[in-house]
Amino acid sequence: MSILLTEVSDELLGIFDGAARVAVLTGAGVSAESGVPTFRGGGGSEIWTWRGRPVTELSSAELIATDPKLVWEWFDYRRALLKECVPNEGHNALAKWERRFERFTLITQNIDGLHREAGSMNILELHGNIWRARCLRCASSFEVRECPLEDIPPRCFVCGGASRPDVVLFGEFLPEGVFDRAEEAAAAADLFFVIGTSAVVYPAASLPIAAKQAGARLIEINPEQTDISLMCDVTLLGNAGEILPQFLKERG
Ligand code: BV8
Ligand code: ZN
Repeated sequence: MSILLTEVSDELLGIFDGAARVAVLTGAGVSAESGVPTFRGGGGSEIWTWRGRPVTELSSAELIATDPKLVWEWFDYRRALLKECVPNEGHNALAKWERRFERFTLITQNIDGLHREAGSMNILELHGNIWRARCLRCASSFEVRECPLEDIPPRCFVCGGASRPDVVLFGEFLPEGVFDRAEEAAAAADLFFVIGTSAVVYPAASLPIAAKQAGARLIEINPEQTDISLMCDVTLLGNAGEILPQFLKERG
């Protein structure tokens, strides 16, 4: 049964200080305090819709096959939302955590790039990055920062071919090797954090389960309990931007 806390206890600080191999899985919630909309606006109910279509349809393999222009317009809309967003204290704390452990792996479902902007280095972007495009002809992946996009689709730097957003859509496999490395980090972890995710999208949601089965302690940070809470050793009920810095506080 998971212990519910609203702030980091001394016992938890002891566990944190004693850990050697740490892995973290983040979701949209870690970017909420930066003004990035989450998919399920909290309360677990409505899924995000745009032009009357749910995100699972807009970000789907089916739609990019039938209407790639609409998919680009959807991501250009998201890019405009993100353009003003900067990392928050949650992102910043995780960047500092990286240097505290023998081994630290940051696994994110977020495509907003805010972890990297906060200075995190060892990041596995499971679902790609909204600021990158991938060529449909030569598969080159390249950064596209202009917002709004001048050309839809943006043209490939290498061969001039048409490109698509370099993100993983529903019904598409994750990038080669990235999930394997995430699974490996989860299985090797002695401490695994699940931060700001409703843990309903697979295969990302299988990582905390794999870590637990491999013997890791599981710590969740979320203002609400989720599908994964029962499996966690501790659930810290609060916002990532307020809870994560507490792990860095001066020791007594
Ligand atoms: C695949 C990029 C093989 C695009 C994304 C097994 C069972 C059931 C279904 C499946 C299954 N296996 C595969 C599926 C299908 C599907 C899936 O999981 N569907 C779900 C909806 C059931 N998975 C796939 O399609 C995956 N591919 O399996 O390929 C295959 C191939 C062919 C045919 C079949 C299978 C690909 C999944 C990746 C899709 N791309 N993103 C884009 O961004 O548009 S997923 C996207 O949604 C995000 O990346 C993320 O993963 C997910 C959203 O979840 P969260 O990030 O957790 O956000 P959410 O809003 O839900 O929750 C936020 C949480 O934060 C809340 O709990 C809230 O309380 C909390 N919070 C709020 N504020 C704060 C906070 N926490 C802390 N601090 C705060 N301040
Ligand atoms: Zn190309």
